Amino acid sequence: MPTAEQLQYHPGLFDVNEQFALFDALQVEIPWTQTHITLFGKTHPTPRLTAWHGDPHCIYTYSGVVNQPLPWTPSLLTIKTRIESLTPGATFNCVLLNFYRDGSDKMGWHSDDEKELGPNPCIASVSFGSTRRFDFKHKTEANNKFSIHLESGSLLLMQGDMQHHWLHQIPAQKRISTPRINLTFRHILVPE
Ligand SMILES: O=C(O)CCC(=O)C(=O)O
Ligand SMILES: [Mn+2]
Repeated sequence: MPTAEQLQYHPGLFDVNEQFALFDALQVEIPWTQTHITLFGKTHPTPRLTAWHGDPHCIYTYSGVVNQPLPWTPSLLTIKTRIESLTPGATFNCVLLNFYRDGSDKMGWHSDDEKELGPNPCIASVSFGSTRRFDFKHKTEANNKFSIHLESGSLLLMQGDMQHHWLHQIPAQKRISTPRINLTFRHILVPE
């Protein structure tokens, strides 16, 4: 299991009224986009909607695509300010947003280890809407795996060397019919 240095789950960071207000605001404020991924020469729609917001210099290259961030919105700044008050020493200059329309939307196994994030990034993940299962598996220790249920209004912090040793995913949960919004706040290092 990861240490508290690597992984912390804080349920109820946003109360129920805030959860509903922020879910609704984000649903309309954010220009949710269907992107595509190419695997083995075949193009597929990404199984969720996404958006990328942050400071103008936060260029993010993902699957060979150079992404320019959209500006901060009032709701995004509200959420960012709240989580920065809980993460002394960590500030965030961009956020990747995912909209899971229902339990068929998902995200496959990966680590948040893009080189722009530096070697030991602090990733602050905030969730609103449906509770979804978040799975972890160790990269080299077979059978070292566990899951956390990410509830609406929660914050999950992944930091230290977490991304070196663990993969994570949001699996499909076909019986879920209601949507979920997840925001992962990140700090992209600016080249000198
Ligand atoms: O939706 C989630 O909780 C996870 C999102 C995630 O892993 C990512 O954006 O890198
Ligand atoms: Mn991730």
